[in-house]
Amino acid sequence: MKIEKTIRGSVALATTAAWLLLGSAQAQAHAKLVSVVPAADSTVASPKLIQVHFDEAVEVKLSRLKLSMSDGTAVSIMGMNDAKDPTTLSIMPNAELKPGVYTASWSVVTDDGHKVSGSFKFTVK
Ligand SMILES: [Cu+2]
Repeated sequence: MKIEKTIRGSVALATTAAWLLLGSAQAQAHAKLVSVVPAADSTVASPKLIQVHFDEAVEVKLSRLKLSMSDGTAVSIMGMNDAKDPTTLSIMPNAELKPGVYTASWSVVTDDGHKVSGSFKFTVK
């Protein structure tokens, strides 16, 4: 009996914790960056695809992902967004990237209408 009570108590506690987590997630509901390709600060061969993945859908049409060289020059790219996957922005450089440091900058409008932006660097060997 005592054990059963303890288990019930833990379940109730876990449920409360889940609600609290859910509540705080909803309070700051906009999409967060999950991962990028190529990995931030990595050294890679000229990448075919550059991507940013979010934990939830973003407004793809209002969002941007661009690429620039270390001197700030924009790299010519093609948007490759997959309409079926609104959690990911993808671009493809129009030509092979020369060795150097590149910055990928993203700016997204999340589903709740907020703007979130950031950038990451990678090196092409
Ligand atoms: Cu938000």
